[in-house]
Amino acid sequence: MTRYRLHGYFRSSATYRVRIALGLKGLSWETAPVHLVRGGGEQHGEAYRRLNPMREVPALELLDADGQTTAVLAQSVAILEYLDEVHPDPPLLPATPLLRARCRQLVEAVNSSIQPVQNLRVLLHLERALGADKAQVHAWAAHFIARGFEGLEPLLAQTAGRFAMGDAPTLADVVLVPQVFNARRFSVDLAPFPTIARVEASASQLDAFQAASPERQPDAE
Ligand SMILES: N[C@@H](CCC(=O)N[C@@H](CS)C(=O)NCC(=O)O)C(=O)O
Repeated sequence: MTRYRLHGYFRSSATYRVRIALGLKGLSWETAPVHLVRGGGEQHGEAYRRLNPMREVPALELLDADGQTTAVLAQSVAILEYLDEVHPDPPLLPATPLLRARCRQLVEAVNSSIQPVQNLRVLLHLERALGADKAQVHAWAAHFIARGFEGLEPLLAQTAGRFAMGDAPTLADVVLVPQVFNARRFSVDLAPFPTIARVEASASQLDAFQAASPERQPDAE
């Protein structure tokens, strides 16, 4: 049986996604904290760069029964899809090609269009290289999250039931809930996005989502 060691940071939304999926699959894992801020960021250290040369979390280490590393995976969506293939019960993608494509469309709206422009290194670059102050950096992140949610809201309204894709949780919920966490961090008003807020509220009632929340992690500050 493969064991999992998740290298991540409590507040990282990409790490949060993987914690939710592991929980939905009923899997246990070991946490290996990577502090993204302390000492300039442990993601830049040599040891972590050997795991993920992209210098970002999460990285999921696969270990055999003797504790030997058999593989290291990065990119949270690749990790989510891997977990869904290896542990198919419960499935986190819908049953038909069209619905799976719609689900991945929602996932990529967050993963490719919204999250990257409010990532830590982008915000630090605005501050350090371009001279933005903290309020301007905060406003930048809030602007791009709200801009993304304006598109996500009508897309989600087409597919949502209790969850993002009907009445069972999928990868779309796994990715949406951490992005809403980020929206709150950057003071985005959720009132114009009632479907996003409703889906987030129902997913957040599930144990796997609650257990994965940043404040419940061993490295939470
Ligand atoms: N596309 C990547 C994004 C990973 C990512 O952006 N991680 C952030 C935390 S959520 C990070 O490690 N940032 C470190 C930095 O910007 O220096 C994934 O889904 O895994």
